[in-house]
Amino acid sequence: MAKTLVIGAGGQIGTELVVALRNKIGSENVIAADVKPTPSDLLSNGPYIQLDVLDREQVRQYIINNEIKEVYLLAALLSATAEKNPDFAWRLNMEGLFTILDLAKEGYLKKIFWPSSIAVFGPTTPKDNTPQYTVMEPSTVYGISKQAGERWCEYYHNKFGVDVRSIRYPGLISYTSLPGGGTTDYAVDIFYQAKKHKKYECFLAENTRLPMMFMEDAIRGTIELMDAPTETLTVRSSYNFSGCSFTPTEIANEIKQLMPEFEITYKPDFRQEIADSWPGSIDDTVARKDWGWKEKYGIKELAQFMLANVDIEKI
Ligand code: AKB
Repeated sequence: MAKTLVIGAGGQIGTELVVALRNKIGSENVIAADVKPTPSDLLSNGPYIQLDVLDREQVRQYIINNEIKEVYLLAALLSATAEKNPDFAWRLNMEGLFTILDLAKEGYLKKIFWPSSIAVFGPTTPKDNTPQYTVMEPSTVYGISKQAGERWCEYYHNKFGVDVRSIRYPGLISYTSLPGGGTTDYAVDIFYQAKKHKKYECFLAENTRLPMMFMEDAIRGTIELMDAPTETLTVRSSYNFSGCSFTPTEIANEIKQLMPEFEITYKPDFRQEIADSWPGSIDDTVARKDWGWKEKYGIKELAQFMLANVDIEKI
């Protein structure tokens, strides 16, 4: 069995992806890698390596010496954190990608997954049902890095035949591991605060509509894209990918149905401007047609699962 490496395995997507991949192809075949020295409990049932994605030689030697054939490159700085540290965000989000794309170009890797985001869109993009192909003028450091990354992925595929696959993730909602540094993080935080304090002060305004998705859907979609036959894939930049779409008020109303005493207040901060530059909903017709994508969770199911499962000891 060819070995798979997940870089950035300690993050919100990485943790659940490693668990799902290990269930699918065996724990010993999925190596979790992160810059942290030791794995979280959830990752401790299989191989783990401390790896700095910015150390090109370390990453190259590990992949070549261990005959890794598939890489999921998840290490990145998200939108809100990236605005505070633009130079580092650009380096982190781009340099690791080139290291991995080059290894695939040289024939060491057979397949790569690299995550993009709805942040590739900007204030001039049509906001509702944003199409796969449209105006893209991202106004955040994170969005610029993701758009540049998409261009490079497509370039390496067209010029060198690199089998790179990508998804434009919306805000991801999960209870297993916490998100860090994103603009959509409120939609996770709200459940912890609801359970702990029965109230939440939201850093986005009440009617800010953003595309969102329950993590189980996101992980399933990612694995389905990676399993899809090459010839069915028509997009080598990154696929639009939609779950559901809601505003802070709408998710608060779902929580209130389950917890009538819950109260939400609004105090928008610098993240409001980022959110205002992003689409409210996404048209993912191409993903549905090319690899059969279909979400399972809507806002109601997502709210029920989150409230039932968030563990307030984690915050
Ligand atoms: C963020 O908010 O930065 C991320 C994203 C939408 O890519 N969750």
